Amino acid sequence: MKLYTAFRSSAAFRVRIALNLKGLAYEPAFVHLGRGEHRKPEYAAINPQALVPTFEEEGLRLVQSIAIIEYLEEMHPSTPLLPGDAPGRARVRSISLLVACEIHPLNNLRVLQHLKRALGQNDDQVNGWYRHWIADGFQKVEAELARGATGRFCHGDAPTMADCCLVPQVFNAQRYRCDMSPYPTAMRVFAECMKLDAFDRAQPSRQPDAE
Ligand SMILES: N[C@@H](CCC(=O)N[C@@H](CS)C(=O)NCC(=O)O)C(=O)O
Repeated sequence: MKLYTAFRSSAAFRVRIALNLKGLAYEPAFVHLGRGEHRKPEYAAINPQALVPTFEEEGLRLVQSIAIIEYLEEMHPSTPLLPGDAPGRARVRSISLLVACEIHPLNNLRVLQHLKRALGQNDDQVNGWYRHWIADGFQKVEAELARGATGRFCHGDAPTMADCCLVPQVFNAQRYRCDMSPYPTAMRVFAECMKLDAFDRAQPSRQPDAE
């Protein structure tokens, strides 16, 4: 298994956590987002979406972190990342997509670069944008976690795909010094996750390409 990854990529971070939780070894291939390597023709040939991560296994190539995690779940069902019941699976997918579709895209590298380069926003304005959408998104995450089957983790007492999505988004928010105090349930779950080696080993500062 090979994972095209970047230490700060939260989408790649989701997949790194899932691989670690499932005990699957992988070979990392580093893509430098800051230098725009993901937009170079060599990488476009691998992932025409010009996004990290890309997953490879025996001639198969997959993009989009949620699809990759779902694939890993189907191929390696031991240490499940989705619950055994359909309503539970729907809840875990819903929390995962809340992070992956509602929060993350608004604060992605190309969006922030567009705000700066094309729309002429300064650092304070870009940081304000970032924090606005983190606050908007995490209010929703907190409301979801404050009801339903939240346990030690986002859903029950074992980590799921929802935790794989939540933790990297908290790292991003902390990097931009967002106030996370209004989200006590999310931060309690985050702290629980970070006690686990699978999450700790996947974090940006522990990656070989960390700067
Ligand atoms: N929805 C995609 C998002 C992938 C994505 O946006 N990756 C970021 C890094 S976290 C990236 O490659 N950004 C490059 C850019 O915005 O130009 C997924 O879940 O895999």
